Amino acid sequence: MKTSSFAVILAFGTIGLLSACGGPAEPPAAPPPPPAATEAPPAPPPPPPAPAPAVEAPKPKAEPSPPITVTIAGQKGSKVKGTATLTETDGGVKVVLSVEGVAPGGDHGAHVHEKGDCSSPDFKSAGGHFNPQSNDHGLPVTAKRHLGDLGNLTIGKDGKGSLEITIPGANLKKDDPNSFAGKAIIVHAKKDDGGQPTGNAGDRIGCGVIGS
Ligand SMILES: [Cu+2]
Repeated sequence: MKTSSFAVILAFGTIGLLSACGGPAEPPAAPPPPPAATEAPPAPPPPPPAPAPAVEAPKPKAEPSPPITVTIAGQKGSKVKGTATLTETDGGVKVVLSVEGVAPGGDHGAHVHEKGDCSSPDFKSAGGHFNPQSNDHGLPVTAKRHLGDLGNLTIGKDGKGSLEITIPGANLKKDDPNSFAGKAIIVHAKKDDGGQPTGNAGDRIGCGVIGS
């Protein structure tokens, strides 16, 4: 009897314990059903091959402005006349100036002046030297000078002379601050000695508008 009593006590004790704990734990939830077998979507196409490293395309070079031919005329009653051809180059504007009908011998200053106006009898209507950088006047041996400083023409015994010079920094573009287009070429009565402010070159014996 002793053993049976112990079993009864044990049984009741277990029941009491289970009641106190709220009953046995719920069984774990069933695992979710496996997804329905569906056909796998087609693999995306492989990405295109990476482009080759970009090679910088050379910048298209601005088209040079067309050359300008200038007719130089002398003052009323003078035999002075001439031609200038201005060409835009990589190094600036190349000016080829030829005159004739000038008193034989001697040098004559030539400049680009700031106004394309040869209408006054003394050509003063062409204004002063074209000098957009506000430099001092100078001969071509001086790099820093008026942009319009072309140097001197030497006139031969036949009354003809010419000069050829390329002016760095100048161009023939429309409305550019360093453009010779719309200005004037002046040939002077005397040599440009490089003195200030404009070379002491005297009267204006020839004038031509650049670009008209
Ligand atoms: Cu001048």
